[in-house]
Amino acid sequence: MFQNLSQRLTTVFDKLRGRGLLSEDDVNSALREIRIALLEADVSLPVVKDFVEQVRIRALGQEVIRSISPGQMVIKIVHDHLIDLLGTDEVELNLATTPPANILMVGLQGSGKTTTSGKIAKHIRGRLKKRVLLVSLDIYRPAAQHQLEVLAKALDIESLDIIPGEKPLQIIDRAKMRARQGSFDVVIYDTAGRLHIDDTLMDEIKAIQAATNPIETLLVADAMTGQDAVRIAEGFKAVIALTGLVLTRIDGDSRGGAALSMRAVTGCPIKFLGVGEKIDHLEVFYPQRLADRILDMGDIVSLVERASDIVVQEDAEKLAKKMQKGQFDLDDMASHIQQMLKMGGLSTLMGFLPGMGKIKDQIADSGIDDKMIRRQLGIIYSMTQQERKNVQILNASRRRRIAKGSGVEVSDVNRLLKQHQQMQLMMKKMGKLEQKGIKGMLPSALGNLFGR
Ligand SMILES: Nc1nc2c(ncn2[C@@H]2O[C@H](COP(=O)(O)OP(=O)(O)O)[C@@H](O)[C@H]2O)c(=O)[nH]1
Ligand SMILES: [Mg+2]
Repeated sequence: MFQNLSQRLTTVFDKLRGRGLLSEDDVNSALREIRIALLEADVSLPVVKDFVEQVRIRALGQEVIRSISPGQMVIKIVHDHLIDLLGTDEVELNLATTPPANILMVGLQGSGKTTTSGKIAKHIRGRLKKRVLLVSLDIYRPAAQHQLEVLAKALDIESLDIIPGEKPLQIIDRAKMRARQGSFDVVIYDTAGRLHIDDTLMDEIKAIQAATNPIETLLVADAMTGQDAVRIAEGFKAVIALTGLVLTRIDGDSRGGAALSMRAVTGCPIKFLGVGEKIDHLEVFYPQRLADRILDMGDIVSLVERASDIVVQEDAEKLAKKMQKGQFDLDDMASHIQQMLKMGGLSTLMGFLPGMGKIKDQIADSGIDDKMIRRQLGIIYSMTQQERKNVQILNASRRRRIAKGSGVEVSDVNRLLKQHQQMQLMMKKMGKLEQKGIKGMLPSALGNLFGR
């Protein structure tokens, strides 16, 4: 479904790929093409505008990493923003409540509610190992309740008996009783299709939501309807609380705009994708995977990630130099600690200091671990900017406040300050000695710094 968009973007990026330096014009013309590609994919205009602007800001403000080309950097930025747009983390179905967890399916007629109810029931039973009861509240189309019953039978999942003439609220009462008796973990309520502008039916769904008190209210929307799907989601959201979205017919030849705009416009996470008519055609929504599918640039993305790691290393080297000059405050100490954590801990940083290699083992033996280092970071972050720049002002009451703020004892704060002081002193001394050509003191001295 994202083929066209994918192709368009690939073409834009192919032009950037091999290039050396990129001018602002290069970036702008690439962004113009990305904009057109997104609009042609039927992504909503405000979303496109915002997307392009964000990428522009980052692309132009980006420090270019030596080992990669600016073009590659832009590709990585677009990829990252695509994930942002789709939602940065996958949002699992929430079933964390006293059983039964009720799931309410809402949406337009024909959007795929009944089919998706069956698919989700199967997903919950298979993957999450829970017992599911299927209930149809669609009393308006004669065949609707039977459609769900047939589906349930085929899946060997229980559905609530059909009693002709019952109203939704009566059915709900019965469903609750059955769920209790049968100790069901999850009840999925399928509902009749409705338009968000149909007041009578929207009042009904409000009453249904109140009566079922669902932990998940999922709007099922047809991705093929493009921007209409997004407008419908907004319309529903204005009337009832939605917890998530299911986009169906992702397998169709729509242009993908709905999938791309949905999250940004509604603020609601996409939880599942319907990718076909068969009962197994349901995918848990992973933003990263979809971004990868759209932007088939995995090689570049990982290349840039590796190169960024190298930058982290270069920063660490700079910091090590600063340390040797003895000119570093608590902010420097904090970024120093962060660098270490980013790079895989204390021992990696030691590797950048001359002669440090030897005492790596000593450090490992002394029981200094990254957890302890993180605690030190916590202490520093509980200080004000002023305090970090100027440790002298840290009197007893300030130290108490900082200890409280970072959940440690005052003695821990004192120890950190002492370490910092020692570090500063020793660094200064070491710098001088190194200038005179005396080496080898720094490592052994540093070894004690993070000690308890
Ligand atoms: N291709 C495709 N068809 C789907 C998908 N989900 C549902 N359908 C089909 O859409 C039609 C309407 O689905 P249904 O569940 O009855 O919609 P409801 O009116 O919202 O309950 C059926 O023919 C389904 O097989 C999907 O993800 N892909
Ligand atoms: Mg239905």
